[in-house]
Amino acid sequence: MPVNPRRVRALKKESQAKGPVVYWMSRDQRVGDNWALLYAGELAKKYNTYLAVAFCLFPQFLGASRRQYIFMLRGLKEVENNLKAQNIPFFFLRGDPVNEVSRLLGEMDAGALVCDFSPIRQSREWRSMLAGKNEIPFYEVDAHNIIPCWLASPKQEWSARSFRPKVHRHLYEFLDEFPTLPKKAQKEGAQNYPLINGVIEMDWQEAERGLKADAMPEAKWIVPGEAAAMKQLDSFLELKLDDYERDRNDPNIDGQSGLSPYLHFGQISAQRIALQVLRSRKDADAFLEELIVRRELSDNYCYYNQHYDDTQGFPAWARTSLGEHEKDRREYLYTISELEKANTHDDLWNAAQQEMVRTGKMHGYMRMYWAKKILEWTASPAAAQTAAIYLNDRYELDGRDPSGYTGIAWSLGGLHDRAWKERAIFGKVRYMNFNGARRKFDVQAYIEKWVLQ
Ligand code: FAD
Ligand code: FO1
Repeated sequence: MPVNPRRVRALKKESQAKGPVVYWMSRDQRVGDNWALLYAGELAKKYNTYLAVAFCLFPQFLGASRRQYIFMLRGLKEVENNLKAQNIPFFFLRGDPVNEVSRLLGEMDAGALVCDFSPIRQSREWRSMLAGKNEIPFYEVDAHNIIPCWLASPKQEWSARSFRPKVHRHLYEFLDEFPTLPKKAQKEGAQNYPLINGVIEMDWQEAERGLKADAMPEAKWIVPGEAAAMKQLDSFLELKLDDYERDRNDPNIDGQSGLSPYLHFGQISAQRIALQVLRSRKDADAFLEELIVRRELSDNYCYYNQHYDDTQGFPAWARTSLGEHEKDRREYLYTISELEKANTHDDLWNAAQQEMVRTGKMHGYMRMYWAKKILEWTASPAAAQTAAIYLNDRYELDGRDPSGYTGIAWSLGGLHDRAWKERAIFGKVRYMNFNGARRKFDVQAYIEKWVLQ
């Protein structure tokens, strides 16, 4: 079956030129189950040319540290191998993607360019500049969402409740099985194709040594890459999916899937996860709600609201209510540096911060508590949002992601939520406290694990 053309949109309409089709891989860093790669392969077959893949390493990206770059590079090494096995040349570029990808297209005399989709501001700017700079057809394929973001809804959705029926309506069309990559799209002898500037063997160790990102210990508990992601999925299906609904909110139990780092770097497809989940269990509503509705709602928010990372993005009722409480007295006020060092009076919060700093993945339940306390302990909602985004993007493996900006706006600014009983500082934004957490799980055990050890 060909790729559903509704997953694709033209960023530049030109008639197809003669040269190869290049897929600029960015958000979806995998060879399997990748709609953008499949579409590029289809184009190459149609125009009787070959397919090549390019990745451009940005010197920095939204505060990412060495921890995330290492995770990404090790996944890309597997991408290179998997492409090689299919005779698809892989170009590893470094620097500004607009210049570097354009240069490659020129050097190769490329016939068309394909990219994946991201609602993040920088990614959109690069795509639009690339379209302006190159006179070849340029297509964008949403390889991250099951339902292409621009089709799932034509506007910003106000809640999961308003978005859910739209998702369900589209799933019938888009939750389909992946085809295989067309054979003809592959270049004979591509193993010997120069990566760039005549280099044939990519030196991944050199790439790691050359990273400019801030130092930060690697996340040793998680193995990067497509194969490890599939293994993690299999183990989740076998051992945890049945009890997901019960266990996911207990930070002392490893009851979540652990898939978010892989999803963030596109090392696994959400569509593959959904297909496997549905194959393994009839009723997996709680998990599919998070994986599909909540995750794709985050892309919807960032795509349609340019203020996704500032307080203007909060709904009007929350902005007004938070504004009325901005001058409320704060019992505790912490600087970003004190927060970063987990140096607060609240050991539960310190434990969550430590979990994130040490592992690069804070438990999902604690993320809400963590962000809401930052609102309580900083001078204003804007200061809280700045601190939360800085910490989330710097430490989390899955940070710098629409789900992060959305989760933070949900916690601090009532996004996708309703008004609650009014109280100090929070106004009508939903409140969370230590006693609430204590009713849900063994708070002391969590503190002992992350603070007292
Ligand atoms: P599971 O519970 O196994 O869920 C499976 C998948 O569903 C996740 O990988 C994720 O893709 C999706 N999902 C689950 N919960 C949510 C949610 N609330 N919103 C959107 N998608 C969801 N998620 C990120 O991917 N990156 C972030 O930077 C991020 N920051 C957050 C910050 C705050 C303040 C909050 C409240 C939430 C944040 N989340 C973020 C959402 C959620 O907490 C994580 O996706 C989840 O904890 C990841 O662990 P998991 O893959 O084991 O989750
Ligand atoms: N994508 C790239 O194409 N090149 C990069 O160098 C790069 C670095 C990077 C670092 C951290 C991170 O979290 C993501 C990174 N991405 C990179 C992926 C990508 O651009 C983003 O995941 C999406 O745009 C977010 O939606």
